[in-house]
Amino acid sequence: MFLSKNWMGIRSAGSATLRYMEIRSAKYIISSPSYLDCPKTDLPEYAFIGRSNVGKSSLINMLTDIDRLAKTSAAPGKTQLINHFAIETIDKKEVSKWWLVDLPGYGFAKVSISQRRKWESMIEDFLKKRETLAHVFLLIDSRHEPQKLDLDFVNRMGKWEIPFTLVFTKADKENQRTVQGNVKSFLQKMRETWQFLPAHFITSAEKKTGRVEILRLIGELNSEWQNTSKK
Ligand SMILES: Nc1nc2c(ncn2[C@@H]2O[C@H](COP(=O)(O)OP(=O)(O)OP(=O)(O)O)[C@@H](O)[C@H]2O)c(=O)[nH]1
Ligand SMILES: [Mg+2]
Repeated sequence: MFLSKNWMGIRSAGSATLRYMEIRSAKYIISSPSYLDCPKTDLPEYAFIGRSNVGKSSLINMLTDIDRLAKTSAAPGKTQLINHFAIETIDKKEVSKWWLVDLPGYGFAKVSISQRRKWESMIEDFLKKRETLAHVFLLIDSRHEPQKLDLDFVNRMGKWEIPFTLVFTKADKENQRTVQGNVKSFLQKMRETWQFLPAHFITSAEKKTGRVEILRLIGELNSEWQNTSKK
């Protein structure tokens, strides 16, 4: 039923083009209520989406190694706008500039239906219409068995043809067996409708698990972005 494109995947980590880049600077720039108000740019953007409280903002802090860059909270519904962070990385003396984008979560029950719809269309418009969106990281809480809300969102991403990587978060909070079991079940559920599965990472913002792997992927996607824009 769903896409079978190999751009959903990641190339082998052994590839020579994959290198690990260092963060040189990371700055909060602006919070926008609509994709139309976001910064004008031709640099690639990497957005983080997932249900409320899954750990999107924490992952941004973990990747940039700046504890309070994106605002986090133990209570769901903290991020309410589209937040842009300007990132500079350095890899073998070459500086790259790109964006991290922190989005509000979906599925937050404790707001009015109209507010929830507003957030949903803000997210959907951004994901579907933002021309500089290079890739999406779709976060899933690794402590839980597959949830309908997440599977529905994954399927919507397929329908919209938006490339993404799955990130199973909070891996430090459960034993590894449970985490592995939940990841496997989620991918198994996806197989019911997806011909090819997207790549996935398992992360912990606490322990910095998955940091190097995600930065490597972003580095590779940045190179692809540059090559495509030169054509
Ligand atoms: N132990 C642990 N806690 C985490 C991890 N990631 C996030 N948290 C905690 O989970 C809570 C929610 O994290 P946020 O990063 O604010 O989640 P969010 O997805 O941005 O949430 P909203 O903006 O409300 O949608 C916070 O209390 C974080 O400290 C993790 O990897 N391990
Ligand atoms: Mg947040």
